[in-house]
Amino acid sequence: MAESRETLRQLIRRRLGRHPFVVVSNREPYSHEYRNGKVECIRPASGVTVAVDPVMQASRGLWIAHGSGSADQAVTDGGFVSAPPDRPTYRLKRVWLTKKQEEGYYYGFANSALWPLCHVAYRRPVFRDDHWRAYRTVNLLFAEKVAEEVRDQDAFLFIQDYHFALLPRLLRARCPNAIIAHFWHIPWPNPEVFRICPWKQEILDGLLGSDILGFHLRYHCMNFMDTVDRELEARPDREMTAVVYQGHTTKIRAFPISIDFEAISQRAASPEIRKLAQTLARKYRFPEKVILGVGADRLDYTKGIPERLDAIDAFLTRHPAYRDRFVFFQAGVPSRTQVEEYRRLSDEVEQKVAQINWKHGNARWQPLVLVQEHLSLNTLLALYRMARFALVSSLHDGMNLVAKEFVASQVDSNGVLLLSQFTGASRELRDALIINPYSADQVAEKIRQAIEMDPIEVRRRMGRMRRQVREQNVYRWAGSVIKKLSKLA
Ligand code: GDG
Repeated sequence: MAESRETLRQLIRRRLGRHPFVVVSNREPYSHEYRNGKVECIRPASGVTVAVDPVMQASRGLWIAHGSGSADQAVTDGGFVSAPPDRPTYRLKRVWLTKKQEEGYYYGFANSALWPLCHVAYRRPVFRDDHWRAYRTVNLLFAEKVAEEVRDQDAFLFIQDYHFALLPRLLRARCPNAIIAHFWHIPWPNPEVFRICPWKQEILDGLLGSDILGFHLRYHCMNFMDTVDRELEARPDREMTAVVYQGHTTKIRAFPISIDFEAISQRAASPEIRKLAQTLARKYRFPEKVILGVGADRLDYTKGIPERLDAIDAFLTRHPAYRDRFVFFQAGVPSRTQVEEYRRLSDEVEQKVAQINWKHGNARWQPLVLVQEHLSLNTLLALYRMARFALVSSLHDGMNLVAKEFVASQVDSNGVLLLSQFTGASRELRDALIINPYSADQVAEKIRQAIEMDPIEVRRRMGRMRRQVREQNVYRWAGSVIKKLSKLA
């Protein structure tokens, strides 16, 4: 039987009992924004919060995150709000950062140094002392905010991602009875890549304050162990996949993350989504009997969006017979727009779309639709349901949840997933058409293959992937982490 929210709830009750369960992340699962003079509650487009929110709903614990929404302070009561807004099951504690802190810690060290350092996407990391200082300050601030809630209780602390590499060590000193897990949602590079970081030892030291350190793939665990071996006076134990450092053992484990398959699948099957699909087809003037491809990502250079557009250009050049019926819809939600690299990407994508539409389009038809805004989950699901294929072309990705969401939305099993070999998801979803995004011509051929694939073969492949994602859902991911944590109690 597949794990569900209910089985996870029971597991948490059995294994963690009444001990507090606290999640820490940079991004909050729900943010409040002023829009047209009103306060709206938004679910940010972030793989981390999308995955952890259902787990939190099952655990009924406390989530501590940066309060980044423009109306967050206005709706917060003593620093806390209940979440989710429509069916509250847990508490969210918001931590306020100054603009300067956010600039140095989030846009600076986290996203201009660690993000490019950990993704092999050929972008040079930017290392600046002031960014590093802000990163340390904010990690320290979060440590204090967590400690205020936990003190010396027997709590389980579950820290998320590369924004908080220093937090495990800081919390070990402040919450002596807590068991600490840290999950690194992005790849861990090999030691050759990591060694250029000026604060590599501090980062490793911080992470090794955890009892458990999780990655999506065993490959990332091995890279981490090799890095420790190279950089610290520590003892990596490859058989046990653990590191002994300053007398403390950190277990290094792979926990491939996933999605709430049933929730997405059920929502995608609803009549509301079918109706919305018709509305969208009219709104975006899709041709009759459209052959629709979809891409949905944060606008991030690791997602390979310009590469994807080049492949579509190559496809239309090689296969002009598909003109007039083929449309590719790219949803690109703006992300990290304070970082110059991201602004450049947004311009590049816009220009490429205009060029390709000019080159191949005509008065009645344009092959590309680009929407650079945050779309509702329903809109994404309606597009997925209409799509003949989804194109996930990351140059490097921890897991990539969009690929799994597309699979969950294929309730009639009639779509094809094209998936980059450089995503964690490609290790699991072997029935996808695996692509190398660095070769536009190869991807163009895979697009043709996807469109021309025999419908029986399409159903067979998608059916297998659906069974797989249903089984390996986010509750199983959280369950494996919690089982490991509770063994240490
Ligand atoms: C990091 C790692 C790892 C996207 N656009 C919209 C929207 N989204 C949602 C998607 C999906 C999520 O955002 C993106 O998740 P990914 O996993 O694809 O990517 P990252 O945000 O880079 O996540 C990644 C993940 O953490 C989890 O560990 O897999 O490797 O980089 O859920 O659907 N959602 C809405 N509107 C949009 O326009 N509502």
